[in-house]
Amino acid sequence: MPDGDHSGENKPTADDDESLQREFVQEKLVESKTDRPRMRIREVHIRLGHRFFSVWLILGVILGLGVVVVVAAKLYVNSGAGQGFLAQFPCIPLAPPVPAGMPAFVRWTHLLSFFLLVVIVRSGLQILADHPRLYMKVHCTPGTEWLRFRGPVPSDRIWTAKEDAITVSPLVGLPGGRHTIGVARHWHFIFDILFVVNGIVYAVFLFSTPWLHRLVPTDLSIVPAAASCAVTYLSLHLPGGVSGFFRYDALQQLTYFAVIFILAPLAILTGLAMSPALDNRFRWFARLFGNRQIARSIHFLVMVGFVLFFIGHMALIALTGFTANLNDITLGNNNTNLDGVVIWLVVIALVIAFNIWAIRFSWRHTRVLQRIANVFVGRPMDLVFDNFAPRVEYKRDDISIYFWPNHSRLPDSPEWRALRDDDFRSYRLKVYGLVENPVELSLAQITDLAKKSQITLHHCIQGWSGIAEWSGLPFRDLIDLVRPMREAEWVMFYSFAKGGKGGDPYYDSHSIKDLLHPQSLLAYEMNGERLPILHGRPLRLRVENQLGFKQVKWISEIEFVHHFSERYAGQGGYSEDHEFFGYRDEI
Ligand SMILES: Nc1nc2c(c(=O)[nH]1)N[C@H]1C(S)=C(S)[C@@H](COP(=O)(O)O)O[C@H]1N2
Ligand SMILES: [Mo]
Repeated sequence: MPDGDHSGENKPTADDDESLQREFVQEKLVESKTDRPRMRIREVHIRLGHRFFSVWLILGVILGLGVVVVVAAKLYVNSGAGQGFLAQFPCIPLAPPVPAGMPAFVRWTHLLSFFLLVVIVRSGLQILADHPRLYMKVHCTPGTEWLRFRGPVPSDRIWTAKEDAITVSPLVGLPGGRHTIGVARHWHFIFDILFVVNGIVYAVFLFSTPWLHRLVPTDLSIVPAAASCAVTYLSLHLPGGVSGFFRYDALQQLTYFAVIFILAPLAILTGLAMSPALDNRFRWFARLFGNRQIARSIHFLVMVGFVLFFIGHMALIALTGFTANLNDITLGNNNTNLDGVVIWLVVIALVIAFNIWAIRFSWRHTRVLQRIANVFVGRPMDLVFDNFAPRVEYKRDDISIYFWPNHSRLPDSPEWRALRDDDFRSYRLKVYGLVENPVELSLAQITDLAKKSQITLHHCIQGWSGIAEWSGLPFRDLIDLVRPMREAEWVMFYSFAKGGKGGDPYYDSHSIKDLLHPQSLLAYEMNGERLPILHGRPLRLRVENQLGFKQVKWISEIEFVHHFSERYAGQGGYSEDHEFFGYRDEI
């Protein structure tokens, strides 16, 4: 461990956790709520061609078009052609009869998915705020984003992705307040898993009951029938002769079907497509949606789809018999008493109470939340890590012209400055710990060992990505040189740079298994040139199944240990200890 560190000597135990937690939460509070701009609708801009337009303008145009469509629909339904069409194709689907009323499995999974989606959407918005730009190209060059939630990237100074993060109000984001992607991801992933389980339970019931026929279209005639419903709704009328208690109308059926069987699976798949463990391992997965940024954009649009569906759904429920509809979805009957309304209000109150509790829990018991996520999300991730699995490589033409820099601190110690001024001639990489042959290597000695180059995709936890060529020493050659002892299973990487406002250096850990992969490099070149200072000179890591925060820059020392929990607060790295990032951060 580097000199000057004291937290490692008093290695915390589980008992100290309470005090540690308080200490770290306090440290996080140092980044005050005023440090960063907040996500505001008036800052949202959409790019069309070379220009960015305010989202208010775009919404105004959409509203104008909406009025035109309604007028057109009204003219059409009053015309002879329109009357004929509506008579020929009633808004009712041709479907075998199914029992009336909502069965219990629909009522329960429906309410649960509402609860789960509220948490997923809120934590998702908090994650989005950490890189508030959406792109179509994998390179994320500033100015090429199609949607942004804050102004342009400043071009007169170095602007890191960390500086670009904004905050969201606790009314919108979970936990809200400050930028805290680690905490938001824990909520997001734990609830994603619950959402998937809920979806599987629902699907199993659906496919084993006649309810299937009420939802899954089996006859193409549903298309003109749904068009007939659409024209009716757009002319601001309700189609007659249908009641959701007995059967859905054709448009309703198609919409529910699309939300459940298109929107929800798309949300899951586009979420997975942002993971380096998956899309640097399987080339086909990386290409499923084109690239990571398209997947991220679709993931966002799916969220917008869910929110718009929710608004339309609630509006139609209110318009087509509020009390009967709510009795149907909560109790399975179509009485018009207030029982359903009361249950519905109680559910909403519980969801709000849960979210208030979750915000408090996030700040008071962050370590506990991190532990829960590690057990339910991080540990299963070990199963997807295969150290000898291929990692996708790209072509020279794919290299990004812009690569976001990311860190909160550049190295600025006198030691570092002396090395830089002497062009790293006196730099010695110290490799020690549980090894039979500890070494101190100069840069010349390192470059004299084996050298490997690779063109790979970098995945930052905040959302951006970039492709670069990295050249350096394959880590397994260093492993051969230092000969780890049998107990050694993890390797700590310490940086010359501090991690944040506190005194600790930036550090992170990797398993020897991951480091044995031929693409795990100690890189000293980027895109064929000497590694720029901004990107980690003299040495930085590349471990291609992992997120960006694991790629320590400005490496000063490397220590072989039995387990990462023996160092600092024991979570594996600076971001894990201080920002509560998860084990294998759920990638
Ligand atoms: N020493 C140090 N290394 C670091 C960081 C840091 O803050 N300090 N940030 C990490 C993060 S979050 C990312 S995404 C990558 C970014 O690498 P780049 O600046 O070369 O793009 O560096 C990683 N390595
Ligand atoms: Mo990152």
